[in-house]
Amino acid sequence: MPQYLKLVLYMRVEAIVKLGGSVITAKDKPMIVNNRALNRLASEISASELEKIVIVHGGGSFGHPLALKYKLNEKFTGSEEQIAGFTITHRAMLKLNERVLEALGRKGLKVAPLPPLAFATLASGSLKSMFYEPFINALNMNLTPVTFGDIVFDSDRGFSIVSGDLLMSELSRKLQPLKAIFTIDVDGLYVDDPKYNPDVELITEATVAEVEPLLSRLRFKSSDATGGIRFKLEQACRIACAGIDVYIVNGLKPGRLFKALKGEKVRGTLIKGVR
Ligand code: ATP
Ligand code: IP8
Repeated sequence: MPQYLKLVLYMRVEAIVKLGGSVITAKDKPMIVNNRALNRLASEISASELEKIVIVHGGGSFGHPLALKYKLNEKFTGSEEQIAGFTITHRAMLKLNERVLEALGRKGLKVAPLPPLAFATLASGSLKSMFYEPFINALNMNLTPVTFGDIVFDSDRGFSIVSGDLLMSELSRKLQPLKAIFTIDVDGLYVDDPKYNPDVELITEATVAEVEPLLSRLRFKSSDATGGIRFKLEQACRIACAGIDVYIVNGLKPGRLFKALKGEKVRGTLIKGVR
């Protein structure tokens, strides 16, 4: 077997990054990409010159409104409408993915696009199986795997949505990157939603034990098909429990992702990996 196809990683993955749907799309305008933010994030990833990196992106206004419209996060009824919605939602995510791939490609990144529909299955919304080999092969060939929140088969429900946040935690636990970075449209994790409560305090650094009590108090929007900030924080805690530092930074603010990638001091939230 050629060296690069062996199922071990030759070099440590330096970072896994989620490009939040709240950053790369206009979340309140259906199927609109925030080109400015997306192109800048692509530049920041390229400028970081990290060689081994995995990119995950969210659904934003491409995935969530369709998943809700076609009730894809509810029980599979077998209706024509739900089946049509499955295809429509996946294709919308492929369209967003294409825009992400174009932006990364323009900045010189060599990418391997990996749609979850073809490598993951769920059971009652939880991960059942995931085929990691393409990620390892891509990384060993110096390609950047790019995956995304998607609609996938679920052995109990027919279909379920796999969130990019769940992929972040599953891939982190398997690939053991040095750090995991979530970009969102606010400065990090707050004790309450800063959009509703502008005086609220940013949590700059915390342990899993310190952020866990927050989970039940976090608000999330009904326009979100995958559990919003609460689910993200649960996945961030799972990653930190695997010993990996987790950063949550504002992807709409120039330079924040770059600094987090380079290990420079940055405004945001650090959840320290449990060692
Ligand atoms: P997507 O799921 O489309 O990829 P995303 O990963 O970019 O989206 P969201 O799931 O939309 O991010 O979560 C970010 C949002 O969570 C912010 O817009 C913010 O208003 C909201 N939010 C709610 N509570 C909090 C909190 N306590 N701290 C930070 N953000 C919060
Ligand atoms: O935005 C959701 O992924 P997320 C994907 O990462 C769909 O939660 C299809 C809604």
